[in-house]
Amino acid sequence: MSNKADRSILFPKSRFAWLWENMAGKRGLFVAALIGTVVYNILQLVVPFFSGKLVDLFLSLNESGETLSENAHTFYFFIGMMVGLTLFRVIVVYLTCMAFEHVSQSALFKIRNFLYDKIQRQDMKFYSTYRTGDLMTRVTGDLDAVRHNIAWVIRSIVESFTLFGAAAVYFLVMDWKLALAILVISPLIFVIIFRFRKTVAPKHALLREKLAGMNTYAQENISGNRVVKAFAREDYEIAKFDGANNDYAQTNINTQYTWLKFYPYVESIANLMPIVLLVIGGVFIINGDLSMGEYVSFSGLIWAIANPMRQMGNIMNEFQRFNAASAKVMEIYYSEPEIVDAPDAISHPGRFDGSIEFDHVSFQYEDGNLPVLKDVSFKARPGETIAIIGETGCGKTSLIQMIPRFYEPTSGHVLVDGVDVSRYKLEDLRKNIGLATQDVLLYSDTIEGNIAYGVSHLTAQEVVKFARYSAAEEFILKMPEGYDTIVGERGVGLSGGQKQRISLARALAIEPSILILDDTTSAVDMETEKHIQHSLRDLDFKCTKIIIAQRISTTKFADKILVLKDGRIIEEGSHEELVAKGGYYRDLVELQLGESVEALKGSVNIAD
Ligand code: DGT
Ligand code: MG
Repeated sequence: MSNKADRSILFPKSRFAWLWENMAGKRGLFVAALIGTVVYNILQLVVPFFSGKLVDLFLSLNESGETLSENAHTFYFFIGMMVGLTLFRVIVVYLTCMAFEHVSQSALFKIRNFLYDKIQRQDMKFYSTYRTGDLMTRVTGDLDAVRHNIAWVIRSIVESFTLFGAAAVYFLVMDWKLALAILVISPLIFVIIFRFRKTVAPKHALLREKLAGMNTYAQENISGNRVVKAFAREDYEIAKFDGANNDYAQTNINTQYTWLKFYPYVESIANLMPIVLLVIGGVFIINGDLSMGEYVSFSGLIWAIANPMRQMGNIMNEFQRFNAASAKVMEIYYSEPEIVDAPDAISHPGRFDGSIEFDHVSFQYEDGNLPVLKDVSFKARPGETIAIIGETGCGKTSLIQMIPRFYEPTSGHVLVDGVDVSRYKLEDLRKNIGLATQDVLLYSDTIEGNIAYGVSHLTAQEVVKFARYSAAEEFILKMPEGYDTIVGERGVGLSGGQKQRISLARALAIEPSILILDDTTSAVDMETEKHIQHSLRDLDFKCTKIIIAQRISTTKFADKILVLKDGRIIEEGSHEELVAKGGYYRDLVELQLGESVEALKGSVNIAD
């Protein structure tokens, strides 16, 4: 996949084609709304048109000596047309506004659902690339700018052009010389607007980044507030947020002020028009080239030329906001995870036997500069327990992430049941793997709901069974509402060890063929851990276990222990073999148990 910077320019569709695609089902309504906009703007010219006619009527009466009552029918006709068409126009305006709102909300709904789906299905790399606050900005603020574009910007563009165009045509038909004298000024506005666009576009892009930055900042601080409190850094964080907020506000003001720099020119040109009309129109009337009624019509309609020009700045401003925001939304919309089912992926709906093989696996994170795993090879037979031990940062978590194919080896192969994991359908593979991750995340749900997360049809008895396996039952029953206790975001209200046990129960509940525990018992006491070790040995389903641990008490019962150092397996064998061998593992045993190897041999036997 291309990197993040490339992605934004590789959209397969233009912005408007993309919007059109997402208006599916509402396109007819959208087109009707556009036509409605054209219609009601042309109708705006009706009142001035009939006022002009009325003035001409009065003046002609004066000259001919007729009375108004003799021409009552013409008078009532004009008035009737003015009132009737105005009412009609109001109805059309109302309906088009409703239609634009409806279409824009429907597109918003559609895109938001699509984005959420996209985000859910992304791979690990995506999540390490994008920050949560930034993603949140995309599905909220940015998406609203997209909606606003449909509901307001596009409508305003059509409105301005229709009004301007209709008035221009009307003027030209009435008196082309006077019309040209007025219209000749208008191209100047476009020059100004074009220059404005160039100045303001990068400002909107910057503004959008600042907003995302501020949101990320707020999100990280709110979810990480425990750390803030622990270090009594509230004032510091508040000041920092104030800084970000202030920076955003300043950028916002600066962006909005940009228009103010151009505004005087646009306004002067717009205001020049009535003056031109007054001067040239006056001369025309004096010379008898223009009727008073025509002058009234011109003067009553001059706003229809000037206002669209004034509006251009606003429209361009909002359009640039849409440009910046839509680029962000489309980046996610069109992003594809790299790790997907192969076109000819093998379907394996049932259980796996659970054999695992790493065949000369090397791995490096794309954004990292050093290999994390180097030529790792080992095998686990179905039902075996493999323990992985090694100092922090040596690559344990990276290694196990290759099994559910969260990441793919840079070279070498990971095989499950003798087949490269990349050949399986992802869903089939992952459904067979129970994973308790290193940092536990529980959902805002009941404890029961959290345990049953992977299997929606789990019965209450089964939930209890898995809670017992993971030594969680005792503390769960002590909670105010037992299994129905709601645990908050990130398992607030539970201790680290309690969370780990629920996460273990959750991984066991899917009765996986492969169970991966990443430091899952690091926060539980020795006694509880022993209980867990026992239950793991006596599970009522067959399952291969990969257990990452720091404690010898966890590793010593494994069929095989892998000692990892700097991404390489440096020792491999059973507890006894490795102790006998004398090396890193034995040093670790002595360090942890604080005993000589001789005494230790005894303790192993006792423990067994
Ligand atoms: P632990 O959990 O502290 O005992 O450490 P391990 O053994 O689980 O280490 P691991 O696999 O998380 O990290 C191995 C190395 O890879 C370490 O230098 C940090 C680096 N690393 C981990 N995750 C990422 C990642 O998402 N991107 C990059 N670029 N590097 C990562
Ligand atoms: Mg780790």
